[in-house]
Formats: sequence, structure tokens, C-alpha cells
Amino acid sequence: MAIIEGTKDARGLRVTLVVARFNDFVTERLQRGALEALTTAGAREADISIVHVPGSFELPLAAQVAASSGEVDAVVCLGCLIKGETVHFEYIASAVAHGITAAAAVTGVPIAFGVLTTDSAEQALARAGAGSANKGWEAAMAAVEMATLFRKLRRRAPEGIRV
Ligand code: RBF
Repeated sequence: MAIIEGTKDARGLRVTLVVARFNDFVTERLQRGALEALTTAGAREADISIVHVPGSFELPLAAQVAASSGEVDAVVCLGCLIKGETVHFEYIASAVAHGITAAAAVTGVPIAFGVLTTDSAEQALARAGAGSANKGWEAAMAAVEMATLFRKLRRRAPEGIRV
């Protein structure tokens, strides 16, 4: 029996952060958390790219295009939807979640979901705090784990079969 897992070691990984500008008082903090997680885990700054998009709705397509480049090991989507201030909140949240799922499925590249969906700005800020109390940090580490897992899985896959 083989147990195959990813690691928290980001050395040598190329990662793209796709960050929504909408609610940037929160998404800037998510970006900071994700960057801190990646560099603490050993990623080189030269291997990290940051792409800005207008809002969360734009995250999936930008993530898909970035993932399709063949030059990234993982993508991290960061956004913030605040219910109290967003009419049709559920539609946008659902479109973003489905879109990110589809982008990962189409490209085979791990795309982490770091999109906050909260009732208030206070709740959003509480999830974008210092260190690991930050969903950007969490999403970045999920991306590292998945990218390192895929490296192992692809080494095991028979020639010709590429996930
Ligand atoms: N984008 C976000 O990232 N977070 C939001 O809370 C948010 N609220 C929106 C509310 C409305 C009514 C609309 C029309 C857009 C909102 N957007 C939000 C922007 C959306 O993600 C996208 O950038 C724009 O709709 C342009 O496609």
C-alpha cells in the first residue's frame, strides 16, 4: 500500500497569485499572507508572479489563462465577497467557486480557492490577519501541498498519461 501526499516545501515551485482588486482593503492582506506563506515555505521571489483582476468574478478566467502557460506549478486565487454590500452575493460566489473548479479541471494545474465570503467587513478582516490566521496563507499552503503532490503522482503515472 502506498500513501502519497504533498509537502509544505515550496522550494523550486513557480506560483501565480491572482488577486481581485475589489475590497482591496482585505485582498491586499490576503496577498501579503500568501506571499509570506510561500517565501517561508522556501519559494523564491523570482518564481512568484502576481496578477491583479478587477473583481472576484474575473478570478477563474485569469487563473485558467495563467495555469495554461505551462510555466506555473500552482495558482492561488484571492478575493473577497461581502454579503452585506453585495447584491446577488450568492450568484457571484457560486460562479467563482464553479469557475475555479472548472479552470483547475481543464488545465490540470492546482488552483487554490482563497476567496472570502463573509457577512461583514469585520468578519473578512478577521480572516485576513497576521501569520497563519489568514486565508491567503492557507490557500497558498494548499497550493504548495497540491503542487508537490502532483509532482509525485506524475512521476508515478505511466508514460503517456499526464493528468
Ligand atoms: N467583486 C468582489 O470581488 N467582491 C464583491 O463583494 C463584489 N461585489 C459586487 C457587487 C455587484 C452588485 C457587482 C455588479 C459586482 C461586484 N463585484 C464584486 C465585482 C465583480 O466581481 C466583477 O468584477 C464585476 O461584476 C465586473 O465583471
